[in-house]
Amino acid sequence: MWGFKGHRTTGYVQMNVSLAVLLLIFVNAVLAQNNQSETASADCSIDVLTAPSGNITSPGYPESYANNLDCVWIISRPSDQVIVITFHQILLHETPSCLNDYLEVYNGDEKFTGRRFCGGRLPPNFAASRSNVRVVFHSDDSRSFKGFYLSWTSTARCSTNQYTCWDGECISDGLQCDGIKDCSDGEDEIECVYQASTPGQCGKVSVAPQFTWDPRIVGGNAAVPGSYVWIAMITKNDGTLQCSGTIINHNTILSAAHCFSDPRTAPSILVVYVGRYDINGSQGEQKLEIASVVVHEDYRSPHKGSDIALIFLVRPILFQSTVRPICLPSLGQFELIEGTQCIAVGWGQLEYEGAIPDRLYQVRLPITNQNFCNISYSKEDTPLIDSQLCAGDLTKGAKDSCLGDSGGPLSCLFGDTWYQVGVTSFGIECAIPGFPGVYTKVSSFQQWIQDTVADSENVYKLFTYKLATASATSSLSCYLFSITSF
Ligand SMILES: [Ca+2]
Ligand SMILES: [Ca+2]
Repeated sequence: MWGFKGHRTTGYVQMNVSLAVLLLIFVNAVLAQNNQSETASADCSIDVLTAPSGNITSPGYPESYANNLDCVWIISRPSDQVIVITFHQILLHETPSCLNDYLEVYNGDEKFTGRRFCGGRLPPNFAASRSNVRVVFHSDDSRSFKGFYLSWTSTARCSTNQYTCWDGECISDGLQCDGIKDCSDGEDEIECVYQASTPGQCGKVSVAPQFTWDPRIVGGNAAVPGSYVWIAMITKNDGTLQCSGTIINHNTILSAAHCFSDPRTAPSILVVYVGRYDINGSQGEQKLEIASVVVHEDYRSPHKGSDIALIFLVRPILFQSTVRPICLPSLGQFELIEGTQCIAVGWGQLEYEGAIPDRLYQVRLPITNQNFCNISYSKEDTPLIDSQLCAGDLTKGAKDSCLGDSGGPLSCLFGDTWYQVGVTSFGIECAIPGFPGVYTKVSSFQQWIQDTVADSENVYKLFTYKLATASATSSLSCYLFSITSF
């Protein structure tokens, strides 16, 4: 037990923090110099933790915490180190705005996510941009629960002439965007410009995607405008978000079948926007009327597969630098290697039952082990099939997988070209450990897409709308990013 214990404090502890910190950091730096791992004190006092890694729990964890606690822990590391926080459990009295019992985490002076945590939903893991992280726990005078458990590790920060890979590895700046994968997941080639030689060339971007360093470990953050040129927003006539889709040619949008399985959302009340970034509209966007929607004939419900649909537009899309198609892979063209970092984008919820962002958001998602994912979903009586794939963090949860819209793309960079490998289909809530998001595997439907697009001339004439007849019911509690409810 290496945590230095300050005086017992209640009520006024936060006012005294900054003065106490300086002294405590110094004392602890001496105490913990050779210490590899550290466990925060079990009672409730100011603890300054300086070891490279360790755990913090609510007092008495895993037994219930006491009433009337005000605890502060400060993780302090040298400025050349990055503190990485992982949340393992949180079970606090849940009240609106977390007024009664709560956990707050500060990255330097900035409150992480801007809000308090309570209830049972895990906060997202994160890497701190500051050299100290403050953890604040408060309980009121009634009702206590199990509490919380988090851990931290620290890794070396990259120097100024280096590029930081998403796993914290440092490579030379010159190796970014040189056409060769140098980071283990290849992400040094992701934040790069790939110029199109013709306006309609697929999979090219004139504006590089950018992931600021801090949320890289967490995932989602606002996309740079114009860095996902193939994204399409599907809205109802009244402007409300229905689903996302992707431009695959001059008059076709690829999306998910379940976006169109509710008879109340007939194509006649839907509109497609391309070139949009702000959820309420962007300058230069194109508004496109829908001629027809073809839902895959085998579609019954998302977890049974074939959750794929094509939208044919009345007028062709005008391709420009910010509006272009994405490439589609054919079966067997690319091997989806476990751990490969791919990207999902959308205007969907930032967390399960959470708020919808005002702009297009992006999230990095590693391709997950298909067998492991299948075992997880089989336990829920929804075994996966070959034409589905999983992406997201398998073990840590609270990470990444609640972002985007149904029907939106999971896209991966192969060489110098972006391909859409998945269509966002479903998941269990969002970011639940062991349950990555499930995507319709685009390559399995290459022939169907080709044939349906070839038939589109006839489809145009008929203005037909095929509706999957079976009602979609399932035990799953949340269709990832689904705006329509089943
Ligand atoms: Ca309480
Ligand atoms: Ca490289």
